[in-house]
Amino acid sequence: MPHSFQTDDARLRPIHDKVALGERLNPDDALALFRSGDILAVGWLANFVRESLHGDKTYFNVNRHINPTNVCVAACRLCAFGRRKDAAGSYTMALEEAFETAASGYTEAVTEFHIVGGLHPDLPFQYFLDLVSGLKQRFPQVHLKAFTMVEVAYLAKRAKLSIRETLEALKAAGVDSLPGGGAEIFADRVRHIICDHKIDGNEWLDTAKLAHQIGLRSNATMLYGHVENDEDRVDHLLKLRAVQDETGGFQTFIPLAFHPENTALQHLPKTTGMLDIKQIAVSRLVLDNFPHIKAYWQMMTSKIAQIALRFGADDIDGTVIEEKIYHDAGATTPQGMQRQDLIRLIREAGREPIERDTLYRPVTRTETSVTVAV
Ligand code: V47
Repeated sequence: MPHSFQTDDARLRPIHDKVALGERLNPDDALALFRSGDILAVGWLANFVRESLHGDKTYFNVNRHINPTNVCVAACRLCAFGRRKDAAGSYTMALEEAFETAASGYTEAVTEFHIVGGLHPDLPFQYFLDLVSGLKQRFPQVHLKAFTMVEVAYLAKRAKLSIRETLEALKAAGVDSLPGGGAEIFADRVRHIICDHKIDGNEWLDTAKLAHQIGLRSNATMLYGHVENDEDRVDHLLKLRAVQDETGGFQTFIPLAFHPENTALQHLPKTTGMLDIKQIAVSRLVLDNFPHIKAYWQMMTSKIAQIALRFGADDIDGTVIEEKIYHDAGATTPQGMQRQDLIRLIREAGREPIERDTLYRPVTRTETSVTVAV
């Protein structure tokens, strides 16, 4: 480890020594990191781990979001996207409409569709199976990262299937992996306030385990910057780390900053840059068994995401195209970005851009073709 680590925060010294030796951090270490004002020292440690794992490599992909419906029975206080079925602004795509959306508005060949939506009380399970198989048939080269643990659990309940059967049916229809959404904060006290009617934290974790067991990789998220405290965030990270020890099925951790606008919690202030950056750094240090930490530019703004690439993050997400969940909650970032813009952000951070597919295999492009190294 280079000797340039400096801090006046005595609590960070033993953490530095553990990081240098590759030792696992404990809950008190994680709390000390969250409570330290020395963001440069915390960032130095996170960057050390990030560079040990990935050097300068910084991953991005060319993806498109598809949100088939915003109709949702959950009415989470954190959310500005979901609507009751008969409310103004509610929508549900017919299958053909979803296929057209998948194909539309973009010239660069996408390698991933990120598909998530509301918990619709009437759409049959078959709609989702047909959506997935129809997309696979039309876009066989595109990876389908579809349905959060929360959606999977709801589909299982409605179809009267077990979670495993539901996951197996989705996989057979063409789902390739699962996104990380819906995790929010696992602590019951917080979940009761921000997303009372969602599955609880243990159900989210159990669904992730089952997905991993049947060979589907997934991501994991954490929604921060609302009514949670430092202990809740540490608890969330440690629960994810424990599942990852068991299954190894998580690819990327994505901390998501709460956007209060148009939600039932809009009286809360937005997160600050300090917390956004610290959250990335602490995640990198605590989640020692997660290969990747993503600075989701749509959520952090491309400016903070770029800085995060030197504070522990090795991934900046993708071109996204048509983000809805954050924009309904007041995000002012563009709804998508060109591949070249992402490359520029990464290069200007002094990092090496690597286009990846969803499973982190390098993607090579020529004028006429897109190849994924296997
Ligand atoms: O689960 C909803 C969050 C998530 C708000 O897996 C909000 O690669 C902030 O999970 N303010 C969906 N956050 C997004 C998500 C995601 C994004 C990018 C990449 C991946 C991945 C996953 O957005 C929800 C919820 O936690 N969310 N409303 C809000 N007002």
